[in-house]
Amino acid sequence: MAMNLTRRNFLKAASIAAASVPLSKVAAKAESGVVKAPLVAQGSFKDTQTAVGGVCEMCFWRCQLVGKIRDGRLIKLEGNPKSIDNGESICARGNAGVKLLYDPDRLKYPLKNVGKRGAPKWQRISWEEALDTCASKLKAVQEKYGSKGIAMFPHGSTASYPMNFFEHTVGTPNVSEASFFQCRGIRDTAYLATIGMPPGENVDMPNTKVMLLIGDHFGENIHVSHMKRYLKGLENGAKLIVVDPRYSASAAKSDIWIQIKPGTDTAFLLAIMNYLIQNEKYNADFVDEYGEGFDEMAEGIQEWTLEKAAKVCDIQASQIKEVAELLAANMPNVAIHPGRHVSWYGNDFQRQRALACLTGILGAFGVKGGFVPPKGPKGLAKVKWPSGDEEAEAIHHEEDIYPFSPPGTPTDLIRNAAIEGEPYPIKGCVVWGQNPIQTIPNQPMTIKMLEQMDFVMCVDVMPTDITMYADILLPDTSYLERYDYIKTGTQWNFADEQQQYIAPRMPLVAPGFERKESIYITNEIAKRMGYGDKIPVQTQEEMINKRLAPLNLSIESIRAEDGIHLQPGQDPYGDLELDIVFSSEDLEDYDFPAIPTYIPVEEPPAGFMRLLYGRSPVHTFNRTMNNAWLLAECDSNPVWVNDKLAAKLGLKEGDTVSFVNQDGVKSRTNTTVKVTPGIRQDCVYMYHGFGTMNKEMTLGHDKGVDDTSLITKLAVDPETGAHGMRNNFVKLIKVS
Ligand SMILES: Nc1nc2c(c(=O)[nH]1)N[C@H]1C(S)=C(S)[C@@H](COP(=O)(O)OP(=O)(O)OC[C@H]3O[C@@H](n4cnc5c(=O)[nH]c(N)nc54)[C@H](O)[C@@H]3O)O[C@H]1N2
Ligand SMILES: Nc1nc2c(c(=O)[nH]1)N[C@H]1C(S)=C(S)[C@@H](COP(=O)(O)OP(=O)(O)OC[C@H]3O[C@@H](n4cnc5c(=O)[nH]c(N)nc54)[C@H](O)[C@@H]3O)O[C@H]1N2
Ligand code: SF4
Ligand SMILES: [Mo]
Repeated sequence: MAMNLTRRNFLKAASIAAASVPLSKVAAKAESGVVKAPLVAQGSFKDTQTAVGGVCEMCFWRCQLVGKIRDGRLIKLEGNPKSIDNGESICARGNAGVKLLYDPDRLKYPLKNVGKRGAPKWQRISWEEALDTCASKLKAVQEKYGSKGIAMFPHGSTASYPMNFFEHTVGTPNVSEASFFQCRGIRDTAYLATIGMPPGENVDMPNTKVMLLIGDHFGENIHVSHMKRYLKGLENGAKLIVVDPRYSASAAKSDIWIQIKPGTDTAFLLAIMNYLIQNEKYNADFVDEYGEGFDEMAEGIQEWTLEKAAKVCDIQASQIKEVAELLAANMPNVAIHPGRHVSWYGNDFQRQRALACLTGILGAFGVKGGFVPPKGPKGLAKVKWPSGDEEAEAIHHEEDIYPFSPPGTPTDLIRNAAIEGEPYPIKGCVVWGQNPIQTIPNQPMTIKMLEQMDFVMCVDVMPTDITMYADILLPDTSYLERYDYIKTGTQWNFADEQQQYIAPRMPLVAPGFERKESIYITNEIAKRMGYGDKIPVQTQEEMINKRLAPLNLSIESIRAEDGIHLQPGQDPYGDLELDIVFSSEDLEDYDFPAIPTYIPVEEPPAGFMRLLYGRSPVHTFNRTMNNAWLLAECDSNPVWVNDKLAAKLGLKEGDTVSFVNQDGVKSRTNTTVKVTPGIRQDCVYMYHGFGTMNKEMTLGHDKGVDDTSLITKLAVDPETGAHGMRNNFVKLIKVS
């Protein structure tokens, strides 16, 4: 069915799609026929017990865990052998969760800042005082400025309950999730506008013949079951095409590596599509049946000859042809990966549309090896905060901009409003599991925003950059100490005999010190703000049991199943009902290009290189920056510099450098140089998430360079309001 993209419908669809678990009113009955793998009852140590039901959150993939417990202490984490997702595998970060749990620098008690924001002096206070202060300060902001005077920056599973409270019951639209506006929001909305659903990472890599990765750097970006799918595909002989200006871990495994000029991928994709169409090497039957506006697109992209794109992308025309031919020869069993972190250049909605359209002309939807949405368990109940009295439009909707935005408000609009007081003041700030200082581009503006607030509260597990700006800092339980999220999904390998799983997170150990779970914290603040009668649940356990009830499941029943409930699944292939909107009237109505369109990005000024960044395989941004085991693996983020460029700049491998960007902003710390032919001369590259400025992170403090500090310029995506961060340019300054 076609999606009617009026703004309200779009938002509705977007927020439904944004929920991370499939929700349906139809309760799928838990059936017998469940496969039950026996758990390893004992570890190799005497007196070691195995606790089941762990769900990792060292990153947001949420692998299923068991914990080895001795004398009440967690000594080791392993993949839950019953898992049909990650299985017994976990990554380095997953393993190192033990060191987060017992990190001596972790937040232990509620703290009050008796110093300054940014230069805090902490005083330990009681929960009573902390909660009273948070509630009275937020209430005061609400009374003076209205609910929209409160902004919230959430991320992670403990943030969803308070986010729902602030958005829905308190009624502020000023909520900004990093995972949308700085990460994957554009992907989800571009696919929603093209195929009516967000794509997840749902390509059938194990069974594909060709994988096309645009910038995805698997092996550095690590999500265990996703990696398993990717590696299985390679093992099964799939051809790998990697498009990346850098010789990434994926490029190193590729059959074809396209060392593209940064920011030009859409031109590359348009030329592939044009070539396939001109040479009648596309899936015409599929396009006829499911396509909308194909002829308009075909006509509109005719200018994109191989030669023209080759020039724009600074690659060989023959390479584009080779890629197009390989895709055509193997269609429809090709995996065009939708990517994940896609907020790059402010022209990203167009690139994501092009990826969806390319998948369409190859007929690669719902088929083996193509784009295959998993059919996960349905029927979990929703538990939500009820609506409050206030309901304000988000700033961008009032101003009629960014009609294709993901749910929430673009961060820069919240920040600008707070700083300017226009269209209205924003004076209360709740940060819950996000580190806006390192996550959102333009730190000086973020700091300005924080400084003008009447009140800032943070709920975190560690002292990080953002917690330095809190007035009240509250210690959350870690993912190893709490019930919360229900992870659901299907077998990792898209096997014919599909199964589904339901794995609620259960604590592996009891919470230490005075750490409290987010439902307690939220409810206590809610009561004190006068919303006591609206509280939907009292504890995380109650929440999970309520959600599981329609399926006749409970925490106890699933614990008895070794922490994971399995049930028969559905054939993943076929019966995919979608229309592929090649040319979109809805987009045209808003004066955006109806067909995927290449929009050039700013070139580096003379003497500057474009700053690119990505993932360290053993860190998750700043959130692992104080982890002793992970720092032992990697404690800095050397900057990749092309070998010829290095020679011109007089730089050698291992030299120490600092940075200055196009706006004259200097890096606070230094890093070393990695000289390599594996990166273009017009850009440099480093891992994101290093160089934290909080000295309370006694191990991670000042290790490496904070890439975000150099990202002062935003390239805002006009359709979605998301932040492109790769339009910043640096010079290297040799220190030694
Ligand atoms: N320059 C630059 N910016 C980026 C990116 C980039 O590559 N480069 N990547 C973007 C992407 S893809 C993403 S997803 C975002 C991620 O952005 P964030 O979500 O802000 O990233 P983290 O560094 O993980 O910060 C999360 C915060 O949550 C805290 N935390 C960890 N566990 C818990 C918990 O159990 N409870 C609570 N309350 N807090 C917890 C951590 O200590 C940390 O302070 O950043 C985006 N921003
Ligand atoms: N180990 C580990 N794994 C993680 C995370 C983590 O922190 N640590 N974070 C998780 C999260 S939240 C996310 S969103 C994902 C992000 O992982 P991905 O979605 O794979 O992230 P990208 O930003 O696409 O990847 C960065 C790559 O893009 C390349 N690149 C830069 N500019 C361009 C360009 O113009 N064109 C092309 N084609 N390539 C370009 C860079 O050289 C680099 O190799 O990773 C997830 N996995
Ligand atoms: S990929 Fe690694 S860090 Fe992420 S959830 Fe899985 S084990 Fe944890
Ligand atoms: Mo992300």
